[in-house]
Amino acid sequence: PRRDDGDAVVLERRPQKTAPPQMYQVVMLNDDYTPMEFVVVVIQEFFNKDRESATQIMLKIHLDGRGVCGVYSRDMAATKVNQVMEAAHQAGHPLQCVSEPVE
Ligand code: NFA
Repeated sequence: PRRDDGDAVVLERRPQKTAPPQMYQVVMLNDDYTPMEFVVVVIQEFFNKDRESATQIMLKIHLDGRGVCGVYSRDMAATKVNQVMEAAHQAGHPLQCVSEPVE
């Protein structure tokens, strides 16, 4: 900070040049075998949704073929995908989940 001719404090700043980090959406895909209840529980558990929103997201996936469960940094999105895939595999369900850049 420096003072110019008056008393006002002038705050100088370099031009902003770093864009905000790219965000990634975690998209869950429909299949014919994974039980609806399992999908609802997984969405509640890993995406911190209440039962009502989790149910809405599940139905959207069921009807449209896919649905966004959450939007995260690249690392966190990859972690969510791994958690879902691991839980589905453990339970013997073919549920699939991917992450993709937003926009
Ligand atoms: N389509 C599945 C069924 O009818 C339910 C489902 C919803 C699966 C969302 C995967 C994702 N049992």
